[in-house]
Amino acid sequence: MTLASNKGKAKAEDFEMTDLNPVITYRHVLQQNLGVRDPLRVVALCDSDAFFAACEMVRLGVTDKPLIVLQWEGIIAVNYPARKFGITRFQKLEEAKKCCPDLMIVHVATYKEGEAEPGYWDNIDSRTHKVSLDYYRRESVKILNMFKEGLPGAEIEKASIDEAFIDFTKPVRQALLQRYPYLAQVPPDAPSGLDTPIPAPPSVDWTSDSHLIPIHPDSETANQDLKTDPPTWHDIALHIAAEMMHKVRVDIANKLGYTTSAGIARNKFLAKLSASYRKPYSQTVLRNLAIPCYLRPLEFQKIRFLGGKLGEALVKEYDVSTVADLLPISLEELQEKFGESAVWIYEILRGIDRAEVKEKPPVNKSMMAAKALHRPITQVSDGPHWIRVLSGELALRLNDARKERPSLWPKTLTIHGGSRSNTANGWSSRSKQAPFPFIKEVTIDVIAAAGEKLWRELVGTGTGPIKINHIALAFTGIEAADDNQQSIDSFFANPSGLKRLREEEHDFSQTRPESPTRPRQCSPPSGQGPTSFTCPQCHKTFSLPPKTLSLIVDAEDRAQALEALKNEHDDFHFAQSVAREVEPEVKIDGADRTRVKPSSKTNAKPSSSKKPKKGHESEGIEKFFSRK
Ligand code: DCP
Ligand code: CA
Repeated sequence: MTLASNKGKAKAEDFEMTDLNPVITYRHVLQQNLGVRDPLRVVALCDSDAFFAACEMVRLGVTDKPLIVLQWEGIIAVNYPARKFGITRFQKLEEAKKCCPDLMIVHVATYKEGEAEPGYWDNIDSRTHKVSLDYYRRESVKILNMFKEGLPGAEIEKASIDEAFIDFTKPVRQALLQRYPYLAQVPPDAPSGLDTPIPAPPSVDWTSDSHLIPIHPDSETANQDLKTDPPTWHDIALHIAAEMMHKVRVDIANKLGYTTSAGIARNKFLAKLSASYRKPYSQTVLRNLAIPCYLRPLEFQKIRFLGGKLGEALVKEYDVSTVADLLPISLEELQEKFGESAVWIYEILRGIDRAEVKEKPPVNKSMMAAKALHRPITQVSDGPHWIRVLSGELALRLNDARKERPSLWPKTLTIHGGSRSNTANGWSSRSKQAPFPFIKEVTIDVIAAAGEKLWRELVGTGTGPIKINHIALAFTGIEAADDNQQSIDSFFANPSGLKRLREEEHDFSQTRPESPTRPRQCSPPSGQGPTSFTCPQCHKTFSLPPKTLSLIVDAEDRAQALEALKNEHDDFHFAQSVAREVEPEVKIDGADRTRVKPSSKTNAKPSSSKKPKKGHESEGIEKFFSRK
């Protein structure tokens, strides 16, 4: 890629997209680790069609009936047969029923007290029940596993509950060298050795499996473009990826019953943007040469991170609405107005996105079950009801995760209680946490017993009035014991392990049990011990300030001070989770998706946007991404 290399500032006249047909040399083909700079890079975004509705259709054995999924009063998913009646996610239920009298209406499963599993109950009530997305999460894992099995060598990143990015670069390169073995050898007469351009690409037969986005605004069919703009080597790479993508999508439809739609292009941003070009059950290829025609008319505020405050600032500054309107603005000017990181804006408008496709770490370090209470808890005795409901969700999620990795163990259980207040973010919150025992059967009872103990610590046992508008129970520091090659079962077969377990079950507030695979450490001598901790959620390390340390005389004081620091930090995460819930967001496996506007946002990310440091005003582009 030649444009706007991170080092220098491009000139204003570079605003045309000039990196669409790079010269491919033997070095490019033979070098394995070019990463995001690989000129033959191919990325896809595969998204399930009407996902929650499709899950309910599979569960109910329905094939083509119009169906919607509700969460309380709101429509959250509409299948494609229902969309034909004009039903959308943004309608009221009554309007939707009028559009289609035969509409099947399914409410998402809910947790209810006394039931171990979420279910589809009559007379659900948001004051007593809690929504469960667990079934959809499980179905999502099945789809993801089919990508992993069907696409060996591809890098796969789960992007949300129903979307995954797939980096096809490696398997495509392998297939390319197999199909065109002459690319694997630099000819002896190659004038520049490895840096010699490879021969002209062969013609390519685009089957009907993929839609092609046109190169010219007036092209009647994109296939016609192939006559005027014959395929490049990158097109061949896209074509191979499209074949692989199609095969796995058909397998998913046949085996699991889910149709998906995919976008295939040179990077994540463009793959995401192309995935919804034709829906449902189709895939779209964006050739490099088609990028300008596709991007120019796009309303730039629909690009993720270019909506919101930053988009408004751009409109105010330049009175612009489309990508084409912004292209003449030089990088210098953007950087002057929006800071150094504005190179990201400059590049994304030209279809350049350096974000990597990265498989997420297999273990979710934390699991949180939370409930915003329409009717606040006002008495201490009302807490246990919600603690049991939240324990049910945590038990199910942990045990689901343990099906994949039986040795998963949450080190800590935390309870958070939040109340609306006059503070800056509108909330005040408190939390209590304790080590969670290392046990094999993590049942609702075990979690609820630990949770209730924490509840009593949180609110006291008095009869005075309390007011809790939001309650959450979280497992943090989840680890897999088998990371050290010892299975949970061998630990349980070990009598000393059992003994320790009994001791820990006795008192949840004892010091954190050691991982079963690590020898127990001796207690630190008085006057020494940890003065910092690393948050298992955000992985940042926090230290006790020197002033506090100078006042500490023994280990117990230090432990208490550290605990206070941890609680304060937990509260920060809690406030964030509350903020997310207040803005209508879907919490999905620790990844949040904001779904506020009907327009589908693309998934690019300002790669160089750094989080502002605590206590510092955010600068340049960053201030447009910080929460209020
Ligand atoms: N979802 C939700 N609340 C929202 C939006 C979505 O709970 N406000 C859930 C239901 C969707 C799922 O997330 O089925 C995936 O969201 P998508 O935006 O991908 O929408 P669909 O998969 O339903 O439809 P499409 O075929 O347009 O992708
Ligand atoms: Ca979807």
